[in-house]
Amino acid sequence: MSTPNRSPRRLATLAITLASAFLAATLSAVADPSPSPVQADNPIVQTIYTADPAPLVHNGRVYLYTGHDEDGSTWFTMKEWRVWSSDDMVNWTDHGSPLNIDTFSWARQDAWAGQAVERNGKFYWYVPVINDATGRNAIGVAVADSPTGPFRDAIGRPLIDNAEIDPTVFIDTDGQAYLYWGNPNLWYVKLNADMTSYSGSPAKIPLTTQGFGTRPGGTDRPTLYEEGPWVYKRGSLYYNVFAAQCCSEFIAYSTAPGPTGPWTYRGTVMPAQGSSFTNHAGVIDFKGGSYFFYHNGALPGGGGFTRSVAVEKFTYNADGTIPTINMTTGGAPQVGSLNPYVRQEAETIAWGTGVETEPASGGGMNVGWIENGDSIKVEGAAFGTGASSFTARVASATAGGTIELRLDGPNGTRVGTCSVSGTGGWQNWANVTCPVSGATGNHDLYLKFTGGSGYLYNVDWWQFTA
Ligand code: FUB
Repeated sequence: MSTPNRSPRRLATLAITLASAFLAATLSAVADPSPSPVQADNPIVQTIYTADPAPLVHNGRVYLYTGHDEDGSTWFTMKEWRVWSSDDMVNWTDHGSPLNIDTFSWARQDAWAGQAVERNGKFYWYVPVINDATGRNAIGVAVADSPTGPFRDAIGRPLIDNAEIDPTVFIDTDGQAYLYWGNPNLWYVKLNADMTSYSGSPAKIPLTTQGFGTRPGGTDRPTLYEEGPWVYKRGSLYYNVFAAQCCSEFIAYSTAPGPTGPWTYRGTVMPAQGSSFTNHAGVIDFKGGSYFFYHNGALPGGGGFTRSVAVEKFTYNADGTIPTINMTTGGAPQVGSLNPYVRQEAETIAWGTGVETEPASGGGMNVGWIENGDSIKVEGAAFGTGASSFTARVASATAGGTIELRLDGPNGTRVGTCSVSGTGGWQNWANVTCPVSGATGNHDLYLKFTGGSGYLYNVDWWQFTA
């Protein structure tokens, strides 16, 4: 989100301020008609550009693994992967970057599309990178004890080294794990139970037009299959949702009676939309709903190399086919509500305006680069019979400012005002508490940040008292 001669921090403020108008303009043709721009929850992340979503459901939360398109990119310039999580599909917590190119000593560049999976309490993240020794695409596997990392290189070398990209991992109901990947081919291999080695040799899934559709004018590539497979099973049916045709890509899918086929082409999931010539799918079920993750170029400055991850809720047709899903600004509805009476990380955000995040000295992340007029929307806070006070963990190397607590909009009813003083450093943390009145029932909560000029303060977490 930066351009020459402007501070990225300041430009982020401008960019996000423009987001609502931009989103409304670019996606109006396909947008859910109900949400006003200020209610927009897509794209999921407003603080950086994100791409190549890979959602994972674990212990009642969705963990969302993404790539990170660098500001101002003119190529797939990607150095790290990022993790986000949510238990309600609208308020997303930023877990920073627990995996980057340097995690793999043998890798050079291109932190592209991967996927993480859990097995026996460990989390395995399969990612494509350039092998420094060969200059070719390879696939590495990282492992962690937690879905948010930190991740380490599991084997110290490429797991797969055949110049192709975009791994997806799937563990069948019989316990057999499969790794699929490829562009221009579609490969698979059976992973061993350790998830870091495999049996047999990688095999090609035949790319037939019966299995993967017919590419108009396709000569080198007769089928629609391009890249980005996402393989999963629903009931007894296996699905492969993939990026089709190039370019622009759309999302298509095939089904099969078994994990390796034979595949039958089933048609379009998401048409080519949204200002990015690539798209990349991730599909999950969560708390009784089905969700489709994808990316587009919907943030200001967004495009084919500055993408953003978004999500839509959908319902399978009775015969198991997937309906056509369009990009919206509204995103998925909230599942449940947010409890404002437990500690909430400041980087748990439904929609942020002007702010960014960074690693906090005490662990986790904090919100920073806060300037006068910036705000954070936290959706669907359940205040119940009423809040009496608000506490926030703050730090400021300047004179601080004010946190205004507002309901249902950045200029909505003010239910509290907290003063923040200088603490002597951006990571010198202190608590501030202020009285709250009039916060009852369910509301979108806006933390509106006001004060003088320049950066005001950082926020690590906040919590209301009932
Ligand atoms: O993000 C880099 C590449 O773009 C991914 O590996 C592909 O799936 C496409 O989204």
